[in-house]
Amino acid sequence: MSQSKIKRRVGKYEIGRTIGEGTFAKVKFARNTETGEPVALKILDKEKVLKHKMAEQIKREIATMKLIKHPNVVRLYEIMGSKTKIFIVLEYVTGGELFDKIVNNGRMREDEARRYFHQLINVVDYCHSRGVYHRDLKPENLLLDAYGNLKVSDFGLSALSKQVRDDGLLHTTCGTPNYVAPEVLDDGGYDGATADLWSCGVILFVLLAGYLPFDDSNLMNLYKKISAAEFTCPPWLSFSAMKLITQILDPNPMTRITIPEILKDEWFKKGYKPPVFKEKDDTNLDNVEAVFKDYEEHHVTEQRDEQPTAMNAFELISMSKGLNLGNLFDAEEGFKRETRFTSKCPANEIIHKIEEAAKPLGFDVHKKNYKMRLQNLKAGRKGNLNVATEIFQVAPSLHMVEVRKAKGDTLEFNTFYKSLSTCLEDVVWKTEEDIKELHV
Ligand code: ISQ
Repeated sequence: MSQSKIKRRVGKYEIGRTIGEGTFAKVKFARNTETGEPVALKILDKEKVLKHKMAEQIKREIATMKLIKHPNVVRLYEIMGSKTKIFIVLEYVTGGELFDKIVNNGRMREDEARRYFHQLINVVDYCHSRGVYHRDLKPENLLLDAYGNLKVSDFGLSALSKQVRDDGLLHTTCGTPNYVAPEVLDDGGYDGATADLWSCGVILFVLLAGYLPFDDSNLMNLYKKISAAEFTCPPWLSFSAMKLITQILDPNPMTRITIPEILKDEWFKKGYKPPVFKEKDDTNLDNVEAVFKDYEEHHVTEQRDEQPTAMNAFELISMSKGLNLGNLFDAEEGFKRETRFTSKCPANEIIHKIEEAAKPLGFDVHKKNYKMRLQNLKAGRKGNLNVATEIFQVAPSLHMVEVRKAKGDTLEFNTFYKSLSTCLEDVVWKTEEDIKELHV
């Protein structure tokens, strides 16, 4: 529980809750204790990185990131190393994921989608002009800042999107490759620039249609659909939007539309203003090489202060849109990777109830303090579904429970938390308004 949790520090950063998880990295909220500035801290396990012979690639990619200073890219501020870990300090953005807008409100109007697409193409153009390719543009990497502007994360850090499969081998794509270009699936070598553009085309389609252009529960069929660029535009798309999407989703990378051609496209040009910005130089990336080495003099100190931390009002509000229980109970809810609810029950009772609900659903339950890890024993569409839960104390008799997908398929996570929410009905605290809403 956050109230009694031991505070962890790395160098000048005070570490908070987990905000993301991947094969090689965990992302934590952190705060610079000198400036008070919030950051996102990507934590890599050195042993894992070395075991998969990725140190060189990650070093190269971090060095490339030095070149990227664009208002629509999540900034990389600093990199630090301890004996066992590598810490990548990133800009923290507060607006959530772009695709949560689709999940919550459905497809976008063309003007709104175009504004995001302008920003996406600006970023991709800027990075490509510096020889940096994303290679894994997908919804999870499209974040929004407090002003609703796009922030692309992991540009240049494609090594981190690699996956270790059950065979212990490293693979570039894993699970459903809905955003991946056909030539990347072919595995015969490809050009990073045209492959990134394909992903931008899939993203634009999802913004305008509200669903994926290529989807199939059978992976082989999905590959076939992508390779043949077999998709149908919804009837509400304007002719000019359809024309642009078709030119981007060209299965032949040699004839696929290029960025200079997109900049001249009729649909794209509407309201487009070429970007103007100054490249700020506030990164400290001189020691990329040193953090990987085992020289103690370069290591940052990892420290656990035995002082309790309470969740303050700011943290609470930033985590939760008004503590809205709708998160968990909305029948229309789409593809959330994370949700929260509040409860007036004691923490131990909440943990017991979650355990009781998860076990019959085929989950192995691991508990540590007030955190839980639920591991589905059966493999799903994207490997075994792993769910992390954490209980925070808001007030002596009020807890907030975070339920987050740590691994696996988002749709399977949604199905799971709907079952969980049914079992937890008498644990979740409902306001009078919630009760009224439930009965409408
Ligand atoms: C920055 N801000 C919020 C969340 C993030 C997740 C991953 C990488 C960077 C992030």
